[in-house]
Amino acid sequence: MERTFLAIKPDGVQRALVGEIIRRLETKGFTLVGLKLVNVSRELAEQHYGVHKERPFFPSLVDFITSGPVVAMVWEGDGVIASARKIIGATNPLNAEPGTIRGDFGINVGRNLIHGSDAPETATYEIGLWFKDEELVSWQPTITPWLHE
Ligand code: IDP
Repeated sequence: MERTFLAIKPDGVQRALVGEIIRRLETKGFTLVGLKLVNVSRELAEQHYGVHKERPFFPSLVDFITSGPVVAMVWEGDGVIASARKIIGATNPLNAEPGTIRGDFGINVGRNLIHGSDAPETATYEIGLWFKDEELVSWQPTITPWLHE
């Protein structure tokens, strides 16, 4: 079963959107298999955003992601990587469609509320970076027959 890494950034936590964001993924039908509140170290932030190291916004991105608690999550389900990206919306909240998390709650690319892995390889990398194996819980929701033929 496919898994993805999602993180509610410090702005999402400060703006009391944790419940709203989790609700959107839960009611879609995806399964939460990992969840924790994290004070992100600079080392973890730099590893997580390593691909953007040379970008001008990298220092402020690292400052921001380490500025307050982050809700780190792993979600499971068929097609969850691409579907979660759609639920999240475009990187710049001003371009994100209404109905998406960023489209409904954000106005600035540096305060876009949530991270979601963009591909299977990055999902595997990010899950391994943020979670130990024993922190992930494999379980079978009883509603499964009502979500799948
Ligand atoms: P994504 O989060 O939608 O996958 P990426 O292009 O991977 O977007 O960028 C990672 C994060 O870097 C974004 O979510 C955003 O917080 C930040 N970011 C991207 N582009 C800019 C920018 O032009 N200015 C400031 N921050 C940016």
